[in-house]
Amino acid sequence: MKNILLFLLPIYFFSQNSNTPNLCFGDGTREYFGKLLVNDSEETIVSENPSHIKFYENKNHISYEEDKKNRYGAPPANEQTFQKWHNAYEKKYAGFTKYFGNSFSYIQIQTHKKESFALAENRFGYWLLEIKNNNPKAYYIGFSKYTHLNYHQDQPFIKDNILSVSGSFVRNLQAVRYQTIEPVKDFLTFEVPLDEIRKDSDQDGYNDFFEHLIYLNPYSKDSDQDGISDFFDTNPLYASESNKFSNLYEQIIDGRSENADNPYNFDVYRSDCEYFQQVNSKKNRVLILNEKQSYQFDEHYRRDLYPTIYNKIIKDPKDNIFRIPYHTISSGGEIIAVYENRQWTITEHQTYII
Ligand SMILES: [Ca+2]
Ligand SMILES: [Ca+2]
Ligand SMILES: [Ca+2]
Repeated sequence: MKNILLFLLPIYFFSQNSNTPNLCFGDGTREYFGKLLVNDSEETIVSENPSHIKFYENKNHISYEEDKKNRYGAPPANEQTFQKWHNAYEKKYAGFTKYFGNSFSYIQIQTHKKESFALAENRFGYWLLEIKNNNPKAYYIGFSKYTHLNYHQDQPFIKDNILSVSGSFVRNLQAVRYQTIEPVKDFLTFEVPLDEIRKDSDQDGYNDFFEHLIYLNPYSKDSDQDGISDFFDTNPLYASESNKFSNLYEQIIDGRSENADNPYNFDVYRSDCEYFQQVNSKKNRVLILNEKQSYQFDEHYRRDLYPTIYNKIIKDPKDNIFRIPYHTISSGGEIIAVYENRQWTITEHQTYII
């Protein structure tokens, strides 16, 4: 049985009017719904483990709580010990940051003669990084959102072409802002064959597990058929078009972050509006999920992927003024967009902070 724990985040959205197929404009009718965060049972959590990942118990590992305590060096944690830990961390992973910049935070490293591996994570989850003959590769491993890998790995994590890591199954009791994680099953070894992790069927630079995660086509180098390969496409799910409203959205989202050069990080948005989906993002990598995909993300992936939502555009009685309510993981408000002389002028009014 699932117990309903709390309301995750109140979200305003506009009611769908079935007579109007256009998914970009609304009349401003507001509806209110709370999203439920459920307290998943151990059984559910264990069954969510993907089939390519084996796990078994090993009491030699440390527990989730023990691992958490030691994350930033041995206690007591203070500024001095943290600085020491940080300096050692930077030195240890310099060979990886040289190639990957700040795309990842690192968990552990293993070096052979001409090959180095690192276990790393970013907002999408856990990755295996590999540098061989100065050629860097990053592979998404595809753990469930209930998996925590220990920062303290007691064994070499690559052995006989198998990734073998220690960790726990955990559940997240609170999702937004302040995460409260509790262990559900400790002392686990997880094993994944390297061949499966490395599999990049279309050879576009993203492994199959990552393409599945972000709704790209693992069998096509160019999922949206716009001539730009997935790995280099700043909006890989949709071909871009330039028109009045796609230009508006471009102006709204461009510059929110500058991650166009980072193929492993995306700003995630939820929108069914085709003008939004057509944006040609210049400064950011964007992943625009439709509503269905976005809910799947919520269900199956990590909570901090909560997308930024721009609601339907409200036309003001004045012809050239448009309003767009928005909601991010931490705040919300309204964009006021004025169209004059073929130019958009945008002002953002933040009305709440979570
Ligand atoms: Ca690929
Ligand atoms: Ca692809
Ligand atoms: Ca493309």
